[in-house]
Amino acid sequence: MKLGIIGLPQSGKTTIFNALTRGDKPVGGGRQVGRFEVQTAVVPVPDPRVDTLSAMFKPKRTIYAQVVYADIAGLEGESSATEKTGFSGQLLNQLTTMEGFLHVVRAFDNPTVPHPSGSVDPARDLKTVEGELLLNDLLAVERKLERLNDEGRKGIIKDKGLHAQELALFTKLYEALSNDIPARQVELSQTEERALASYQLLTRKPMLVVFNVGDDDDPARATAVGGGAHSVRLKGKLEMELAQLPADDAALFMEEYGITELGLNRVIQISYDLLGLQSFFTVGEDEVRAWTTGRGASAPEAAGEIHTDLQKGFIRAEVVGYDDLVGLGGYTEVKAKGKLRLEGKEYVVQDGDILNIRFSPPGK
Ligand SMILES: Nc1nc2c(ncn2[C@@H]2O[C@H](COP(=O)(O)OP(=O)(O)O)[C@@H](O)[C@H]2O)c(=O)[nH]1
Ligand SMILES: [Mg+2]
Repeated sequence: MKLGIIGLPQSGKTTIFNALTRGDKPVGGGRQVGRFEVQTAVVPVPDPRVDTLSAMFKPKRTIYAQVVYADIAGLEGESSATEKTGFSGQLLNQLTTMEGFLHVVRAFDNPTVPHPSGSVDPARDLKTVEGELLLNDLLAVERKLERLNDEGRKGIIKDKGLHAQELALFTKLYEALSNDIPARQVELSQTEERALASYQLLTRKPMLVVFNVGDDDDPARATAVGGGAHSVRLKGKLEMELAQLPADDAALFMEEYGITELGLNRVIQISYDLLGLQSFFTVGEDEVRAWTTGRGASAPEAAGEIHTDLQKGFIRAEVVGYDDLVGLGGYTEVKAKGKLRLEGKEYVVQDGDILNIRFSPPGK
């Protein structure tokens, strides 16, 4: 899972990137505002179930699921929005490779960091960035429509059915986008969804709006977000400082301030939900490992996450639920109680399933 951290300059993107990745990249001034720049970091997804399984099996290796965060600087706000040319190719390329976005919106007061627009106004900033994403999608959809119309005029349509289908799809998207409606809010059939997949429209991607609030934020306060996005409030600076402390000190600090959960864990969990993801596990003496798959994935699809050979040669999956395995204490007990199931190709993997894939190796 690859998530892009986007937002206006000085909104706290790098601060939150540091919080999520326990990094110490320089924040604030120094670098040119609005310059294109990307930093990425791979973060293990904290999961107490993995810790429990690891304590049970005492494997040589314990591997958590992973999420990649990319701190993407280069959205410029008002200056670029007025040009109406869209993002630079470089920036757009980066954005399109992301599976979803964390959109950081400044909601903290800090007199030493003047807001480029003169005041702190989360609702305005939210709209500015949404507007930039919408504009880029609109330009992409316009180009596609032009091409389709050109083909029609010149009579060079190869597949009439397909042409008509695309024309309808992109006209529908054009209408939504030009009315400031993000593509993620447009209802599409499965066929349309597939046809659109290669276009990677930015406003079709899931987005979590992260309001970067000050240390004294009142959690009851909220700013409405529309457009099918979700939101959280995060004390960016505090979270970064916590993430940079040694674990013992951080625990003390959290107790003192009544913080029960790190924002890092919360943001990862919400991102998982937003992207429709879940975890399954493989266990053994060598390795206990968490894997990520889409909700609704079949057993062979889950097997494919481990290795394509396991998907191609899939025979059956031995499945036990996490609660059954941990509750009963081990595979011997699980088998004795008849809780180890043999599932076939149609089985839909559930969050927390522990899988053992039976497969025929290639060439046999
Ligand atoms: N008080 C306060 N200052 C913050 C917070 N988040 C970021 N800042 C400050 O705002 C400036 C810009 O932050 P930075 O993370 O570099 O923003 P970016 O340009 O979006 O990457 C820095 O001086 C930060 O110290 C916050 O939650 N509270
Ligand atoms: Mg930055």
